[in-house]
Amino acid sequence: MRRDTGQIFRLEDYRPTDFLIPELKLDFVLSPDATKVTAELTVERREGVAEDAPLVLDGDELRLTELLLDGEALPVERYEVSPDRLTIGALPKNGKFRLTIVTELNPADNEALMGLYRSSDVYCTQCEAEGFRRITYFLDRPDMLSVYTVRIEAGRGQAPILLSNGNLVESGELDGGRHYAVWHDPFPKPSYLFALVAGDLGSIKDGFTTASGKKVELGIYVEHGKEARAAYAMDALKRSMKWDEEVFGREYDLDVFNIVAVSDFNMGAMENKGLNIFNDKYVLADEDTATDVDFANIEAIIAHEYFHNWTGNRITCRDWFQLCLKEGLTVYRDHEFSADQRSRAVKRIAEVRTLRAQQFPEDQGPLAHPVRPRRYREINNFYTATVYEKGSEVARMIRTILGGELFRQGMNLYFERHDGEAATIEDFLKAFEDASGRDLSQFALWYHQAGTPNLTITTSHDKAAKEFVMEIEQSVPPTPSESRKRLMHIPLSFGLVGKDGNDIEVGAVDGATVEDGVLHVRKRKHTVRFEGVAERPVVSLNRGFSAPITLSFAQKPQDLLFLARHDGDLFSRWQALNTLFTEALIKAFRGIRGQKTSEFDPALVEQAGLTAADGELEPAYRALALTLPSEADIAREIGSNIDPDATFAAREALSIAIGKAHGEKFSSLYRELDGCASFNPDAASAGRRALRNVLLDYVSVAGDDPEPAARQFAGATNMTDRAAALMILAHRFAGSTEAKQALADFEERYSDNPLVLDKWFQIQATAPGAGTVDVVRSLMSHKAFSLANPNRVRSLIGTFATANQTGFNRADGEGYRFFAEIVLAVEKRNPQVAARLATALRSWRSLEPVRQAAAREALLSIAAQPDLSSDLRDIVERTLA
Ligand code: B3K
Ligand code: ZN
Repeated sequence: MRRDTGQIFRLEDYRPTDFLIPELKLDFVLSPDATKVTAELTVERREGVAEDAPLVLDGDELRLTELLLDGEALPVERYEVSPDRLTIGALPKNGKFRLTIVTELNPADNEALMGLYRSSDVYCTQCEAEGFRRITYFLDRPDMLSVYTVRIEAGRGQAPILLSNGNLVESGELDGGRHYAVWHDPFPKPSYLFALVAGDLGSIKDGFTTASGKKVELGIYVEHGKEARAAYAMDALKRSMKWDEEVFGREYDLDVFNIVAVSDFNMGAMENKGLNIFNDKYVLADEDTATDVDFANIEAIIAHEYFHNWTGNRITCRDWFQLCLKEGLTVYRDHEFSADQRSRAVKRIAEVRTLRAQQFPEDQGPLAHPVRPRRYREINNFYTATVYEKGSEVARMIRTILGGELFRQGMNLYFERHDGEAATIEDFLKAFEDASGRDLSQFALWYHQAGTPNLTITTSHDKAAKEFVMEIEQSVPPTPSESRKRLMHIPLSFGLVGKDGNDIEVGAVDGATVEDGVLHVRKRKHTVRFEGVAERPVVSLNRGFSAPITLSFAQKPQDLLFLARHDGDLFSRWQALNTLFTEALIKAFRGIRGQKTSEFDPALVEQAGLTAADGELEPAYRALALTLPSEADIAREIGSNIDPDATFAAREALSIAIGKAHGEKFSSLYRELDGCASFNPDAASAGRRALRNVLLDYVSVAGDDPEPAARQFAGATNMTDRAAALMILAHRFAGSTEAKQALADFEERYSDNPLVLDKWFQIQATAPGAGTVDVVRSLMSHKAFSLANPNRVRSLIGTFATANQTGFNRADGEGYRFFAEIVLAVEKRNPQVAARLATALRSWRSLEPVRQAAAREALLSIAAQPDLSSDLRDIVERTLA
């Protein structure tokens, strides 16, 4: 475990290395507990660097067994070595030499899952961000680009499959049942993109011919017996390859593209050049074991990792501060891909919900940081919603500001200029400035400044003068270590909707630049006058969520209702109804805290019924519209002094009101949507299932009857319907015979499939109420559970802490105490997973005082431990600061 040293890394300290390593040859002789790694580095001193400059290589828990310079063993007085550093002085005068480094690794013992490790008897690697230094001593930083040749040797019986980056150039048999393979990757790459996989795996193979006629062999490797479940991932891969050619003009460049699914993985997947390694959760799917959400995630993540081949691999990051250069941009690309493959409006709503649920609390809490941070203590803690999701929104805003044509030209220029380089955000923005002739200097603040900007809006209409006036005021809230903020350039898409529901053509506009329906807010205050507006329009703001901001706009409920029915922008139509729900829930929350019963505006309840039955809208869209804001959404809008029992009660009350008002209508709609004989994972079929399952929830709550869900559970022919019914039974009818029966059936049916049992853990961990902490504790002794497997930990412990507001935030603090104990137990094996878990406590200051004190105690109990990892100490100390 890498212990915390307190060292802080700063963007302004960046300087290029003294040495280059243009070539690297790696030789692995694999064995579970004693793998020998021979690294041969071709080193060149950079021009202008002093002759006596030493070469300082990074390591992490390494054991050096041999060191040679130009083939000669180096005497011990010529170098200094420790597990985390190798320093060599007195180097050849001409500055060119060959260094041979031999290290010995114990992959079977590596539970941090960084570097070379074993997952179900398969050797695999994870090197991003700093895992390569756990394999050999190296200049382990993203601006160090080398051409890799990798030889892998292993027993054929244990590891018939030997894979690395690039193209296979040689393979053969050796004595004693051993064999080897040599892989060569002609594209210079940073060490974080190195990968190796060796083991006994099954596979499916396919092919793709690129636009310029290059034939690429595609392979997906999975555990034996699971091959059929990789078919959807393969289909998604081929669609991604085609889409990137069509939309971004990007072709694949090697002869092979391989994907390997492993069951122990710290995150979703990894874009290693030509050899993507995936968490098996994001590869394996069929109708019996995966939900529609799983299918959509697989499609998106396969695409994301594939798209990294250009945005991340061909053009990589100069340093880790530039992480959003590859991640934000690649998320934007995968969002666009999914929007094109599925429904754009539905996709956009889902993206915004994720952004608000994950990035807004980060931006508004103690862990806030800019999309491009300026300092870090542990880089693994910066793979955040801000870098990824807000980073994607920033790329999207560039497109909104420039328009599709200039955006594409800017991207092309970026690819042309920086192919083969390690680039920066400045390089990226410059490509768009040069392609468009626009000045993006104010816009660049989106990368540099943390915090969610807010726009306060007031409007007035002067009938006689036919003038509509919008007053806009921007503010950016202070965030940790950034109290003063500069004014941002916010592209605000809008429409003025007339009585007939159509947008009004506006005449002259004064007070801000308006282009193609986008108002450019750049100053603190704008008074925007629209001329020629005869009737008072209803204004629809931030259409399509053109900017990741909050709005303070006291829009009349009847105007919101009007937009919920008529807004031509489907995102904003959803938003209007969602805003009405949120406002109603906040009112109910305050009522509950004041001991009042909740009453809801009948017009709002009626609108829920109208939306449900609106045949003009896709089922998937209706499902999203009918999904009430989550308890966390309500809490975020309220902001402080949160009592999670009251947010839960408010949401329940509105659910019951809507369910009871539309019981029969929803039941018959539910029945009408039934009847898809054969399973199809496509967006339209998934949408029907989504709507059906939202309706089933309303029907169940309204009738206070487990029977409809129990019937669906028993008759389900796919995982989406089965899991949805199980969730209703376990959450709404906990302890009932039906719920117990369904949980037992599910457990038995999937007893040999840990990935599916994750859903079973998750459903139980999210059951509302004070008793769940005990259930979670006892599920930790289930035979399928393991603290060593990140998927298990995230399903049971992670979802309990992030998605169970009442259970986790139990008033007596037991949820937090239990959680702190488990975080520390996980940390012993896997600091990265523990640190990620611990972020669940980031919003502790918004709780009511009693819970706040209990959450703080739990955080302090973690911070009090001696010898914490840098990962966990960084998160806990920033959260408490
Ligand atoms: N680049 C990886 C994430 C690596 C995380 C390291 N802590 C997957 C991705 O974003 O595509
Ligand atoms: Zn990525």
